Amino acid sequence: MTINTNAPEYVKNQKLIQWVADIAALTKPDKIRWCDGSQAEYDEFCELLVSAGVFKRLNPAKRKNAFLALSDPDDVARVEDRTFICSANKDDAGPTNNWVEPSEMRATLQPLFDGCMRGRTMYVVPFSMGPIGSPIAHIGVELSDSPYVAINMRLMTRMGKAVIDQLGATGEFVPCIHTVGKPLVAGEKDVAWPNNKTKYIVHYPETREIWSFGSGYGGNALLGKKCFALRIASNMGRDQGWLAEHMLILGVTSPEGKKYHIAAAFPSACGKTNFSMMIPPKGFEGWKVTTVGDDIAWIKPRKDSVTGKTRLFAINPESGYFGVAPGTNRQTNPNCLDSLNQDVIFTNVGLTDDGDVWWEGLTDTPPAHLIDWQGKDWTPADGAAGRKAAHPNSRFTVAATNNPAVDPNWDNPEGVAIDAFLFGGRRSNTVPLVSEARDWVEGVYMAATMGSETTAAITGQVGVVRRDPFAMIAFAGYNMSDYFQHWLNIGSKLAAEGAVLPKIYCVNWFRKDENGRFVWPGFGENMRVLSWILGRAEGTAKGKETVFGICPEHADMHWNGLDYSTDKFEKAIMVAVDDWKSELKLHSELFEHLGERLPKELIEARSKIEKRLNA
Ligand code: SAT
Ligand code: MN
Repeated sequence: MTINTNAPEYVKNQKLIQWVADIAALTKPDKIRWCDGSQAEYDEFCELLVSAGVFKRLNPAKRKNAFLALSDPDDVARVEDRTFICSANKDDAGPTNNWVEPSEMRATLQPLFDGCMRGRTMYVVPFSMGPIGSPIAHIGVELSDSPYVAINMRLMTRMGKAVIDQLGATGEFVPCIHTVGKPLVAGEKDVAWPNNKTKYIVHYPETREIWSFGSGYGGNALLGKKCFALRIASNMGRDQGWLAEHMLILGVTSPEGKKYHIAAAFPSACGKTNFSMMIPPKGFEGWKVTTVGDDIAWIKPRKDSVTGKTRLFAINPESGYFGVAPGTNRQTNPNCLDSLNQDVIFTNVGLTDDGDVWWEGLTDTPPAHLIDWQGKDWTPADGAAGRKAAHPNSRFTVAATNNPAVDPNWDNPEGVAIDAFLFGGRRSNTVPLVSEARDWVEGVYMAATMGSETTAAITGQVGVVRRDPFAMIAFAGYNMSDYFQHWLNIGSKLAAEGAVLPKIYCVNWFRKDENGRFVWPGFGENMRVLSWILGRAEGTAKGKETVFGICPEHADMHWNGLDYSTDKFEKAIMVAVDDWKSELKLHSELFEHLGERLPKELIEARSKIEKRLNA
């Protein structure tokens, strides 16, 4: 049977048309809708979602053109245990990924996808990760039966006809297939946000395909984000000599007008969005921080046209923010709050009686009554009893252009040259506020051995320390040891070419004292750490050698505007020998877990730390 895909006449790519026909033949949707990415289309889908009961339009006097979606209560976060890297060889997925042999996985998925879109519309969503036509960007096409996915993709990526035009007749794209996994049977009532007990988030790295079944949630369903931009792209980067990283990118401009760019990796829900939109504190008058990206960086080496030296240039492959709502407020992230006044999709936050949204931490005093994220009545008494108004992983989706602090180069196809890499976890002890790697290999060691206490962004237990190398434990789409090797190779290759490589830092905003209180104020005050790092780049800031890199002393930091004693600073910066002896055992456990392919440079780096500890 030949399927009429209804492709508009501007679609010239026969491979794309054929693939859409093939997937339609398998999934059997009622209709096929090619998304052009226009505002009219966005508005139409929002109305559709309102009439289906998935969306509630917020009070336009409070937030213009903004909507609230409440998901199925069991479909609220990434499902790492249902996420698979199906490489031909098990060892290429490595011990940190779930693996199933590709033909076996295809045989499992075939009957699930057969007819899965019956009664629904299949949306064809062409998207560019990165500015359209950028030498760092790549194109994907997502086929999804969820209009919620289509409009989120319009905010999160460059989506629509312009991408089809860029693709032309022969362009390459990463095929992404998504279904909520519940066909709509005639006569049966549609479920607003169907949640399927059966979930599969599947990647075939060799053929660069993504197949996602049974979840409507962000990271499981917006396939441009973690699935393409990290898991598939990390494979592309390894093969092609570039980096796909779980990093925010920010610009920081000094009062003299000198501009630097920082790329920083933190696990999900550890404040990447806050850091990327930071407002410098009192004492930093004239400094400016601007956002290039808040979650993902694609980084390629290229000769700087000014200096002639090779540098690492980064783009944000996304065009919007899918950020965590709880904890966002006027103090923690004013730029973010100002981004959320209009054209926003909120998912799983509370709905106030006057048609606005609320989440834990938005205001000190909660509203007297609201409808919680599960659609139930909620009062502050419920809050006191531990029932949350907003799910801890509730989210907002908003275009980057809404951000008052968006960097003037955020959409520049050339990218921005990175001056420093930061790696940070959520650690209540052991890891100092900031520490500079003595060289590239030590930096890779710091990033590879990063640990973090788990957050609500993934299903499972919250608050236990797990190793999260490069904040990529859930996102490296191939063997983690090979991924470390790729970082080491990039460093040695570029150094041999005389490239200017960024310095590497380990940071930790989350250390606590003996009473369980945070010792570092965080948020805007993190500017003080940035300022030390920039001072190091300029050769003006001093530091002291420790067993774990070079750390500032109290006198090396800029304290104008903050009363922060040497005692307090000592608690934030301390590298204690006993703590580090225990920590190193955990590094060894990780290395054992990672197995044979672990680069020997990292084992040598550990031996050096051990020697210093025993000296
Ligand atoms: O769940 S998402 O991947 O969309 C966001 C995150 O976990 O960082
Ligand atoms: Mn993330």
